[in-house]
Amino acid sequence: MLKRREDYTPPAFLVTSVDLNIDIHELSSIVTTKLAVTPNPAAGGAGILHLDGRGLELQAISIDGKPLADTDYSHDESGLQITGLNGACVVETIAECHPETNTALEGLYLSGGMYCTQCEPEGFRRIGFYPDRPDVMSIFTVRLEAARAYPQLLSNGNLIETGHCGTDRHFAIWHDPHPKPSYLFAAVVGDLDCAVDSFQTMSGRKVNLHIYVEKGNVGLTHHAMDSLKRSMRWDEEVYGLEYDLDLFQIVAVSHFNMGAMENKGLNIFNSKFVLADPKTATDTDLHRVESIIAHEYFHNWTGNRVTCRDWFQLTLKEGLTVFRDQCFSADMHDAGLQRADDVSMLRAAQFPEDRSPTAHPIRPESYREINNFYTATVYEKGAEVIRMLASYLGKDGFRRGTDLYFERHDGAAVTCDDFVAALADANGVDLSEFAGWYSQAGTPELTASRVAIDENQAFAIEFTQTIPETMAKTPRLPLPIPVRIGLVGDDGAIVPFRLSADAPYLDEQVTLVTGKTHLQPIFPASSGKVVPSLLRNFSAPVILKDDLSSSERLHLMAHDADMFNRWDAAQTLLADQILAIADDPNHGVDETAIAALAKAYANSLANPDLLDMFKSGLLTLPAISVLESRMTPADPVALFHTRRVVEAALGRMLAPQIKSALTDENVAIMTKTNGGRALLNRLLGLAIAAGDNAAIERAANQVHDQNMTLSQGALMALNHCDHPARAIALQAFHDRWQDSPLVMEKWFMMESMSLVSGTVARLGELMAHPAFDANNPNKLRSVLGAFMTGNPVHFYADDGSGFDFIGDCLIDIDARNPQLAARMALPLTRMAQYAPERRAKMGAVLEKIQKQAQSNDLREVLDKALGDRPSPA
Ligand code: B3K
Ligand code: ZN
Repeated sequence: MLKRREDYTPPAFLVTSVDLNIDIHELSSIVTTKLAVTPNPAAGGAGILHLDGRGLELQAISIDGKPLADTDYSHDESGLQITGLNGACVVETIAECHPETNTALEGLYLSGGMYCTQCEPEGFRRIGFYPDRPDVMSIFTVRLEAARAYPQLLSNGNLIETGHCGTDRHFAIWHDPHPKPSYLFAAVVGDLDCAVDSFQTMSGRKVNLHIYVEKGNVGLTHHAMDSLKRSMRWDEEVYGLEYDLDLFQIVAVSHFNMGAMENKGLNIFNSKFVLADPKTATDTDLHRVESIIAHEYFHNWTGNRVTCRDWFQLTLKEGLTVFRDQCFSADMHDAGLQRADDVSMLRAAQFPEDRSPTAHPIRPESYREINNFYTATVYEKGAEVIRMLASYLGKDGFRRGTDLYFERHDGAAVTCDDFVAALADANGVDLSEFAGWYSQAGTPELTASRVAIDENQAFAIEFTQTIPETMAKTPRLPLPIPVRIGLVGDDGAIVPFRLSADAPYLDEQVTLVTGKTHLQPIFPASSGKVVPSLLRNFSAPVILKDDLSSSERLHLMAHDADMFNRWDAAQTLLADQILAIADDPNHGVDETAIAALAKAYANSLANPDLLDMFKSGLLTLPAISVLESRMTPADPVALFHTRRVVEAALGRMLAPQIKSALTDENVAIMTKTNGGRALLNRLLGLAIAAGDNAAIERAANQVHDQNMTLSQGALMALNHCDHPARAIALQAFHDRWQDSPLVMEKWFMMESMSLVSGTVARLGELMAHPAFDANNPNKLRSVLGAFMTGNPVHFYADDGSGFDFIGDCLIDIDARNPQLAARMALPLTRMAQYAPERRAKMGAVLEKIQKQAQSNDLREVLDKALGDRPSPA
């Protein structure tokens, strides 16, 4: 059934408090929900009480202690409808559910011997009967009972009582004083080890911090614990937000559909994002752990204390919380680089989504399965929209806005409009122009061309915006696009400028493009040639098409004061070279252009003011999905090869620099810092692409390093290279880590991404490997997900074998885990950009899957991809 945003109606009843009892047994669990309900005045008096429930066996139902007659309620696959309630009363239901056979990993399920829950967005209804919608917020008291073989009985809030039931069972009662929607409920029952620490809040309260992990893994929690404490401090310092319970718990589980979940006071994490140290995780992994811990922690205020009125408002909490975690990471590390990483991700994942059949605005207008909307658009583009609002208001103005937001809406379920209204009211400004960013899908294209306006060096930039048509068919009105501008002089120095003849001169300014076209005059403070640096720090989520020449871009790459734009200039120059060859196979490498680029790189490498980490980022080539957007029809196989060709050419031309950087002595220094390790790995990659045997040998040795960044970095550098050293290195890595499930995910990923070995036949072997587990999303993602996104040559193979293989896997996965199947199907649905033969093969596979898809999740995605074609009954 299609749900529409415009159809929102408030709930007929509110739940003032709930007593939940979960009694866990080996063959089923019994869940009692006792709800104190009261008619919702906002809904205009009593109506029908709807209790959601899915796949539950109802055993009893009563009102105020009296069993209900069959005629007083109806029960269908969506739940219970109870009529005839006139005022406040207590509704009690008893239901049976089956965590032991739950492979969908939604609701209550068994993972690696422990019971855990995932309720967001609509998983609670698989546990017990309840109005499972975010605008019903209630005070939860939870009693958990299980065999004593499971010592930990955890839930949200504070532990208020524990005790025994006979000789072999026990219970625990938890009370959460903060009203919350059911999606934030969590319970964990298991036999776990616990890392313990504490944090003193800004008002001097002590918060106990517990991280629960599988037995023997406490040693791998230090980084997560430190990250948590840094996040707690940051939220106090930057937003004035303090943690509000005496206990904060994190539990790591091995079977998890996504990264982590912000349940109140009891975050549940994919173990991959908790268990990490430099031996088993790369520097990038450690960074990711830190940012996910921060993200979930920050939800305590942006999501939990103030939550979403309905699921169309998802970006209210997700866009804002991603923005917050990005700012946290920028503060903890290098801001320019963080921005480059975040924008790379946006361009590689969200821009393609906007061009795809599943395009939607950050606040969708309709859905069939809300799980399909936890997307790069809602999250990452949502964060970009918050970033534009934040930079428009300035640091203090944004803080005034968030302060008012929490003051007005603490303990409530609200909308995106409420958020924007708080920002506007706190600053006495009108933000209504920004509303279009919430309701329109598609990545705006902004062209910028310079026009001369007088002889005194003044010029104007003519901006034109185009909002593309998308499959979401949302309006296409011009959007407010803040463009941050700077000028770089001929000598590389900053040239101040003003935007009108009587305005002050400033080093950097923002112009807000609001209409379809916008002419912005620029008056530089000094005469001489200047290069405009536009959209600095990626001030808006748009595709910028400017009129800079290659030599102007090289100039920005060398001198721009905005580090993001230095990096971005290099990205464009690289993409230009890759596309020139991909578009025309006779073109060959433009030796002059690559030599100029190599010279710029040589200068950057020699620049002591640049961080090694930045140099490594500068030398990273744009992703295939980014390159695809500039090629019609896109050919991912050709792009993969030409990307390699350009990488090889660059490696050859930088050979002298790489050689002198990679002496034993230098390498020993580089291995000591994360920036050094990143640069070392990148230089190895370039040298190996260029066929440098000394680099192959160095990488083959480095695979055995005790530091995972070095070990995996060396493997990645070797991974597409058809040389015996590659297979030997991968085998050695396998043998060393075969008993470590998380590290084996890296091995699976490298095997399936390799140009050399990642064939469909090999995927079959990987899936038969003892470390593979077809019910574990991480394992499926590391074999099949990595293949689809990281191995274009085999996935997009002309004979369609890659599509056929994935299609069969998706049908199989859908029967067990619909949410995962729908997400993993997305690359197959992005076929419109490819040539007809390839598109036809992808379409045929989608039709085959459509015939067998069982879930609403997968069907929604397929129906969108296959457009108007009739869907089989
Ligand atoms: N809020 C969860 C995501 C839940 C996804 C459900 N399919 C994690 C997060 O964004 O923090
Ligand atoms: Zn989130």
